[in-house]
Amino acid sequence: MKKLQANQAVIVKGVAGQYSLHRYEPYFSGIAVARGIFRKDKIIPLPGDLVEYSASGDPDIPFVIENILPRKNELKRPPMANLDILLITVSTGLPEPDFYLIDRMAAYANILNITPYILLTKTDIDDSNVSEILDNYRPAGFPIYQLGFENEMELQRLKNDIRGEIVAFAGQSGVGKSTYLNLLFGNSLMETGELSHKAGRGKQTTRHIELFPTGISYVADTPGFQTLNLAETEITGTQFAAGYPEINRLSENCRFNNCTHLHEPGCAVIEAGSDQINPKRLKRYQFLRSELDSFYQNMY
Ligand SMILES: Nc1nc2c(ncn2[C@@H]2O[C@H](COP(=O)(O)OP(=O)(O)OP(=O)(O)O)[C@@H](O)[C@H]2O)c(=O)[nH]1
Ligand SMILES: [Mg+2]
Ligand SMILES: [Zn+2]
Repeated sequence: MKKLQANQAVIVKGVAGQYSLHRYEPYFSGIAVARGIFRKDKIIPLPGDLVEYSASGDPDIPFVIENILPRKNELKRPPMANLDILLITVSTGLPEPDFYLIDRMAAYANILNITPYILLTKTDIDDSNVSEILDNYRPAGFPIYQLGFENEMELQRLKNDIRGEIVAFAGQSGVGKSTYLNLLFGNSLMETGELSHKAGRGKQTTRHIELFPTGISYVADTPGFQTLNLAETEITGTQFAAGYPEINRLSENCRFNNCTHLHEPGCAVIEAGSDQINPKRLKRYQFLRSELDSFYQNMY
């Protein structure tokens, strides 16, 4: 995240046209409305936006958003901007990992210039899927954290690696997103009264996105990534392939420039060894790619 100046802040929440602004250094927190010009231009300020603000003169809503700084990225669902890191949370036990979901989320993140981290949870009670997950995602080069209730070192490593970034948890229900949000930031969440009771609840009841200022980062709990329909995001087959770091690397040696890595002769991805791309992950890529390509073909 960029360093903010004295008239700049992050939108951490937006409800009914009122925006909560926050800045760590120098500390600032306040409620703002957006300038009318945004509505006219159909620009909707989003959580994660870096904005410039000024005083409004209205004691109820003391600030006005004057300007939105250029966005690094923009997500439609969940609606948020400038996400730096997606914490793809996967349980090693129950619920069983959904590898297709992990693949789709990781590719989507990469395409939007968001770094995917893989968070393995519940390693303290069940490690049956750990090696399978490592085999699948190590060749991709994704940072992987093995978290369990007795693994304080890994938690500290993760905390350190998200410092200063805008971060969102994603993953199936019950994998531990809220649990680890609390474990990572327990102390600082407790300091902010409004946040503590909310983060303590197991289920999120509201649908809007909220970024929690955790003292070192901005973190969203469960931003509606439980499912992710690639066709809905309007990502093309070629873009999708580019969301796989190991395919990107290997495809330089494919015979054809526009290789889909589905069936072509001389495809370096298909011919690669299992240490370069996991064979099961490649199979899933081929399934998802075919599905996506035929979705677009059937549209016309
Ligand atoms: N033993 C153990 N239990 C865990 C771990 N992580 C989460 N749990 C438990 O798993 C259950 C579900 O955790 P939550 O944090 O509520 O899961 P969630 O991902 O937020 O789920 P949704 O809000 O429904 O999307 C809780 O009972 C947690 O205590 C872990 O690393 N080890
Ligand atoms: Mg939760
Ligand atoms: Zn190829």
